[in-house]
Amino acid sequence: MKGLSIFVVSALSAVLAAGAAAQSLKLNDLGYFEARGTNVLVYNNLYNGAFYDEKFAGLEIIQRGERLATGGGIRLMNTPEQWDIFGVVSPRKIDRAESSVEVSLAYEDYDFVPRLKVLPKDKGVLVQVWLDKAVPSNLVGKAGLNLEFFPASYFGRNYLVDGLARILPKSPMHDTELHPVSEKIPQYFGESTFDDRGRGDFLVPLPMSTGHQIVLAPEDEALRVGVRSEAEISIYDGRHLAQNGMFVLRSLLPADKTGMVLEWYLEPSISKDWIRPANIGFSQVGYSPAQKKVAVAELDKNAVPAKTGRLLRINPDGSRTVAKTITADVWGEFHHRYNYVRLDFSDVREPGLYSIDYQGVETNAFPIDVDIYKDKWHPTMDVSLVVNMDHMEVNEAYRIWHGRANMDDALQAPANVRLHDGYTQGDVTNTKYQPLEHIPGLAVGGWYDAGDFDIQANSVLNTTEDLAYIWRYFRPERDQTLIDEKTQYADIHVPDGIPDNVQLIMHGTLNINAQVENIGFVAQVIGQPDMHHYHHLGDALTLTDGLIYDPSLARYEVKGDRSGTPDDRFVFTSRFSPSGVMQDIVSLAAAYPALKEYYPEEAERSLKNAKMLWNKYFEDADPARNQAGAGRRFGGGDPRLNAAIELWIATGDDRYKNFFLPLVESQLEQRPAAAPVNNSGFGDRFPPMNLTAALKLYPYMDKAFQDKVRAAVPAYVANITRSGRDNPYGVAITGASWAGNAQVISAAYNCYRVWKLFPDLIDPEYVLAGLNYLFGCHPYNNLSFVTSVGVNTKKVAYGNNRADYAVIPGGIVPGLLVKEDFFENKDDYPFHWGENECCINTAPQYVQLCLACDEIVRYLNKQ
Ligand SMILES: [Ca+2]
Ligand SMILES: [Ca+2]
Ligand SMILES: [Ca+2]
Repeated sequence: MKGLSIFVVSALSAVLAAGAAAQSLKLNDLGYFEARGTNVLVYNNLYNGAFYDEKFAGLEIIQRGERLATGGGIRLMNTPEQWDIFGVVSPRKIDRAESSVEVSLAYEDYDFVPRLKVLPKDKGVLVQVWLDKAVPSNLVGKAGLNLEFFPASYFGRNYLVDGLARILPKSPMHDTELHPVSEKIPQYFGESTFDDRGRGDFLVPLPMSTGHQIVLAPEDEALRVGVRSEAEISIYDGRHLAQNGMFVLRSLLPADKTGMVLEWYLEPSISKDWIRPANIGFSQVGYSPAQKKVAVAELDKNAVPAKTGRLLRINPDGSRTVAKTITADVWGEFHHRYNYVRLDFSDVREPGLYSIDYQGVETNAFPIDVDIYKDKWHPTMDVSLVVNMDHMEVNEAYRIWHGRANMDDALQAPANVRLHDGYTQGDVTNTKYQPLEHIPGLAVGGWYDAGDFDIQANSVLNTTEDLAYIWRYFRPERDQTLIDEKTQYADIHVPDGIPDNVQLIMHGTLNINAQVENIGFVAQVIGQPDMHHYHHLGDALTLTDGLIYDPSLARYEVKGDRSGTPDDRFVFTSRFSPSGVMQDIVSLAAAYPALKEYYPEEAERSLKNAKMLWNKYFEDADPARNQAGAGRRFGGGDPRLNAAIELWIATGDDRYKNFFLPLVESQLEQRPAAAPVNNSGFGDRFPPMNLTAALKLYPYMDKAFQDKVRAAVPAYVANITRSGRDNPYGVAITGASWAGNAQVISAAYNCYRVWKLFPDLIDPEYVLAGLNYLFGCHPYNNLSFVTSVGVNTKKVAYGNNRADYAVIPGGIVPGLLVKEDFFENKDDYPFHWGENECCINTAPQYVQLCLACDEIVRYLNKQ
């Protein structure tokens, strides 16, 4: 469609009248509306139960391959936030005869069950709201039909409202007003995202514009979406309330009406001949000469795959020479939406600068070079793992990333409170502290796990453990960071004479030891006491006042080092279990050998605490005694096994060996037949425990033991290499609500652990495939999923910088979300945690994998 004639206001009644015009959008087999270049989904995606509105549910529009709109449905506020309530969605009712999709959205607390019905009409769809009972009086003026658009998709574009031109703002710049809190629709669990400083009001954004026809980006065919109605439609900017807010189109439902009470004609832009340009996936860090080099082209289903592509060598004068004509190997369709073609140029080994030319697309240039993996972990070790440190001021050149935060850590969480990140405190505290009593000694070490500013047990324990393994297996002596734990100051790119790897391990043990000594164990989370603090964005230094809470003072009153402002973090302690403590032992004991050379006191302290916990909880952690007690990290078996192994490696004390050896040997003899299937998303992270332990022990044990391990390896290899065969990329692509990059990393690293000991039993390309995928050989786009690593990399992703539309270098995003028939990893909207939140415990795993790949290509290049 060219031009805007369809939107001439005088045609409104004609359009809304029942017409015989051909309908462009067809209801497809997957139950959504489809036309060339455009999809309209109706609750194909549902709200996430754990984190509420993740901007991935309701009526949604995918246009030219990009999801532009989401959240379409009946909502109770102008610009809903993540914790605002939504209706419980009924199963979708698909009427093939009418080509309609219908759901009901139940707000049971309000006895309000509107129905949303969508059916094709002309070049768009009708979106109808049906009511069996009139809108309840307390929802009149609140219940409305909303549709949300991702703001960043529309930066630099305009909109028309009843023909008048307006600019879509890059940042919120319109008006809000305060209403008394008595009018507010309560959020889930009675949360409050707005801190009214005790005034008893809440914030309501006012419309940017109101009319009967609003067209977003009429000037841009790929982005143009129009809505018209006999009812008034307003456009709002949700970013007045929350940085992840959306542009919202909204019409209020009328009072005292039943039947079809509201109708929109929604017209996306369809393109009869649109073909998505090929997405040529390849490694943005390039390739080492001897490794396999296979690019994967993702093609529109309407494209006819070219028979050949070309590898171009780029000369110093900018000219291109054809290095190889590549025969395209058609792989076929994967995941409904696209076709795939593989382009193998493995035999090109000459170092230099290259690009791939296929299907009318020339990729950006990339190197072939022997050293491509050598430095790719530096941003993660030098920057990501440092910027995410808690309790530290972190400087880089002229910039202070953040100040020394949470120095008022922390208060004993009272019984029966819940935290906003899925944690709850039950009715026992398991500590000697009174509710809200300050627990001393905790303002040291640890990392923000990502997105928010809490210290999660799994994050701090696993990060410390994996950092210890990096030192054990690779011993990187790199020193490019000053880390001073006495003054709690870190300076990036400043050497201080001590390997950064060791200093980072110590940053973990300082927090773990502090928790063990002051709480008694590592608490499930040290987190924010309320929603206002939980959704904090900005420098963590400003999250609390740094003064210990004193309930005898008035709110905001300060006396000495105490204040009456209840902003101190809570220590959640009710999920303690003796078997859970075994992971505390693993991390502390694994850290000991790395620390003892540089920080002997911290090393001894770590080992002493590990032994103390072992002696104290050994009996109670016996799974025969405590069935609830599966280890935090492994899916089953005796949770004490790994703790015993680490204690033995640290001390050489036979009593630990005498404990674990029969367990490991008996499991080895069972063979890994019970290996978990790794497309569960956990199978890679949790390989069969017997072999994980056996591989770790292998170098220390006698030949009889080693022979038994060797005999078990082929079955293990068959298991860990079986994922990825269903797709052209050769790695497991998983993750419907949290994308699977962490699993890709651990699967590849497990392959390395086997190759390191048994190079004749596994193809090392399985290891390299993991990083190739991460670095850009993946669906949707070909950006490197490791921020700042590679030629073209993610522009937005977040650790503790969620609202900045930026990155912290060296972070690894979760990656590609896999929905019913599409993939997504938005690079202009950082707030999808399942796509763009860089978790801290992925960082050391990625570093390990880089070091492993560097070792492998050095080996391959010598063959
Ligand atoms: Ca968290
Ligand atoms: Ca250093
Ligand atoms: Ca405080």
